[in-house]
Amino acid sequence: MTAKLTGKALTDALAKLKGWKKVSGRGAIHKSFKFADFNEAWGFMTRVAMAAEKADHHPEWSNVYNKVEITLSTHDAGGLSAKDIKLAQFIDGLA
Ligand code: H2B
Repeated sequence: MTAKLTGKALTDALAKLKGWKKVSGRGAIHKSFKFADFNEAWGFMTRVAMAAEKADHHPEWSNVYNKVEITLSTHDAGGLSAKDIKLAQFIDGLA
């Protein structure tokens, strides 16, 4: 079981991220991404998907043309864990 981040550990972990906002009412973070066109957005999603599958940690997301909305949460933990922070950092490295 993945440990849920709480208290100072959560605050410190979130401070490492840029542009990710806490989702109100649940242990999750969200960020919007915008690309030049669908091709770029889908390429980005493909790279995220491959990393997510490898890590067995998957995003909640949606895509409309050049926009990608991503929410991260660790369902098994019922909130945010180090896995979400790691995936968020990977995603930011791509975008
Ligand atoms: N992704 C996310 N975001 N949270 C999880 O708790 C999770 C997951 N659990 N991907 C994994 C799959 C689990 O269901 C499988 C069985 O390992």
